[in-house]
Amino acid sequence: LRMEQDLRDALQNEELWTAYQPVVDIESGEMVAVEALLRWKHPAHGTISPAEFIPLAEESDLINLIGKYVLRTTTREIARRREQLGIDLNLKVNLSARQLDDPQLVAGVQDALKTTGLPPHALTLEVTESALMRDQAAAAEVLTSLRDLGVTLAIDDFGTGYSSLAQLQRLPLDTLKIDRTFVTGIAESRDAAAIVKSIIAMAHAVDLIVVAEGVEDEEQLAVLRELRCDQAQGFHLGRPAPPDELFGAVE
Ligand code: G
Ligand code: G
Ligand code: MN
Ligand code: NA
Repeated sequence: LRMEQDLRDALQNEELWTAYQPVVDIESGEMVAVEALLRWKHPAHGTISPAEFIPLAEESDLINLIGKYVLRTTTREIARRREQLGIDLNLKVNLSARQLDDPQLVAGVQDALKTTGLPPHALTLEVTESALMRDQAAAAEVLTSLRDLGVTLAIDDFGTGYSSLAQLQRLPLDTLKIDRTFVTGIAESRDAAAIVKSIIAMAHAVDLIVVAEGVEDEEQLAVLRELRCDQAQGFHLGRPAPPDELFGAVE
């Protein structure tokens, strides 16, 4: 409970900040998107990973406050960077399962876009496979409302859940992100590469853009290129970093 109160205070005290990790087009090598990854700089405990505090926030309504804060601040940052750099950079923001149940989610997204001037097509919302499979009818409805705003939708951590192609096809998704556990072995193991190959083929068959996560070396990237994967993300291509480090300082 102490940590929950600390987290509520952190929102007020601006202890939360966002790192951005590049997403690269495999063919051109260009950075086409960034994923926003939240960080907590705790005054006493140092940097705390979202893997620790997001699950805690998800136990209560706090996740909706944090989610709203992330949407508001990252759309502002990336709208500004798009102007600074003059490129059509896409912003990827993670949504928790619980945010899909928030009746104010769609209005919150719409408001962030309107306030910051970020074009809707420049925002992708990432939802995990498991979040989508909890209540498929409800998920389909909220995703459709989000899609109607003009934003794009990604299924995150794909392969860790148990969704079928038939279930995915009923959802208005644009992008599929292959979980990094599947990418790890692709340069050494033919079986691992075969699994990734089949995920890519399946996703392309239903017109999804495919992003491989957790790319840690050039050999993995070469395999993904051969398998016609569209985009890649991982420590080999860039670690999550503060915006000034990634984009340069804004004058
Ligand atoms: O960046 P890192 O590996 O520490 O992130 C750990 C987990 O936290 C990942 O699963 C990531 O999706 C999640 N995460 C990071 N930022 C956010 C956020 O703003 N909202 C939500 N819901 N999850 C996030
Ligand atoms: O669950 P999600 O895919 O949103 O989480 C992204 C998480 O993966 C972040 O915590 C980020 O720090 C982490 N990550 C990004 N690239 C790599 C990588 O190449 N290797 C590993 N091990 N983790 C990564
Ligand atoms: Mn993600
Ligand atoms: Na993921």
